[in-house]
Amino acid sequence: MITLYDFVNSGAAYRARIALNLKKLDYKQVPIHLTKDGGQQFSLDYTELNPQNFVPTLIDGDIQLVQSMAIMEYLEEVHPNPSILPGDAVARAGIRALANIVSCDIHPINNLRVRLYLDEIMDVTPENQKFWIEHWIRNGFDAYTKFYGKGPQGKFSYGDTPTIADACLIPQIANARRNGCDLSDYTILLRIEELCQELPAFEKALPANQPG
Ligand SMILES: N[C@@H](CCC(=O)N[C@@H](CS)C(=O)NCC(=O)O)C(=O)O
Repeated sequence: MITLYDFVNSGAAYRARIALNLKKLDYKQVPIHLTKDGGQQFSLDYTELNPQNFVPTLIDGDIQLVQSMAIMEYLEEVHPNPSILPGDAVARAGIRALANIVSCDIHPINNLRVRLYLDEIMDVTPENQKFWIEHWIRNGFDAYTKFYGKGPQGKFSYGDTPTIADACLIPQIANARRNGCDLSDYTILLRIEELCQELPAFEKALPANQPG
C-alpha cells in the first residue's frame, strides 16, 4: 500500500496525487497541515520522513521518497503504463523542460517559506508580495506557452496524452487563481486545463475533492 503525506493546497503534493491517479494506483493520504500547530511539517516525526519539512512524502512499502518530481519519475519507472513521460529522448526532454518551468522556476520562489520570509523578515507589504507572486507566475507561464509552441502542440502540454508536465501545470494554475492572478492571457494553458479537468485522475486530485 502506498501512503502519501500531503496537504490539500500544496501544489507539489497535488502533482503527486495526479500522477498516482493517472497510474490508477491506490493510496492512503495522511494530511500534513502546513499552517496549523505552527506547521505540522515541522513535527519531529514528520521531519524524520522529510528533513526539508516539505510535502509530499511518499511511502511505498519500506521505500521512503521525497521531492514531487522524483516521486513522479519513480512511479513512472515502477508502473510504466500508462506512461506519464512518454516518447523518445527528445519528447521526454521536452516534457521535463515544461515540468521544470513550473517546478524549478515558478513554484519554489512562491513557496510558503519564501512568502513567510518576505512577510516576516523582509517586511514586504502584502501588495508587493502579490506583485512578486504574480510576476514569477506570469514569467513562467509566458515561457511555458512559448515552449508549448515549440513542441508537438497537441491537446495536452506535450502531445495528446497527459504527462508530468500537465501534473505540474494544473496545480500551478490553481495556485495562480488562489493568488488572484489574471490568467486571461493564457488561453492555451487554460484550454489544456479544461481538458485535464475532464479526466477522472485530475478531478480526483482537485483540492476540493480531498478528504477533510
Ligand atoms: N521541490 C519540492 C517542493 C515541495 C514544497 O515546496 N512543498 C510545499 C507545499 S507546495 C511545502 O511543503 N512547504 C512547506 C513550507 O514552506 O514550510 C517538491 O517538489 O516536492
